[in-house]
Amino acid sequence: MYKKLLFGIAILGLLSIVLAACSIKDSAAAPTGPVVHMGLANFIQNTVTIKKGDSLTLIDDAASNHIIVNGYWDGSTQKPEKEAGAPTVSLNFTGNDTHTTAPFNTAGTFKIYCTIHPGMNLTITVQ
Ligand SMILES: [Cu+2]
Repeated sequence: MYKKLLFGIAILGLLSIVLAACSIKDSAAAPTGPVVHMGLANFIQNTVTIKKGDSLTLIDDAASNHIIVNGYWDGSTQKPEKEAGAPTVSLNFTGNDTHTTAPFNTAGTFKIYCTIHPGMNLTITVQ
């Protein structure tokens, strides 16, 4: 009788530990703000609209390096530049990883690009 009760309590304890571990993992894996994915040599979308105060999470879905900074590609020429009100973006991806920018606190249009892959531009509209 007591053995059955103890066994039941032990199972309940184990279950709650497993469930707690799962919920912690889920909350860490899912960014709450806007997200843009990256492939081998491109942003999956060229533009994204976010709200003032949002940070932008970039997810590298490929086994590919990306170095993402302020500015843009003009043809095959890099144009590093930071618009007034833009946060400094300098993110190093080594493949299948995720990084988040500082918040965009000013409304406007901002550009970031990858220094490795010509034409890999992303325009961020903050409203
Ligand atoms: Cu890249």
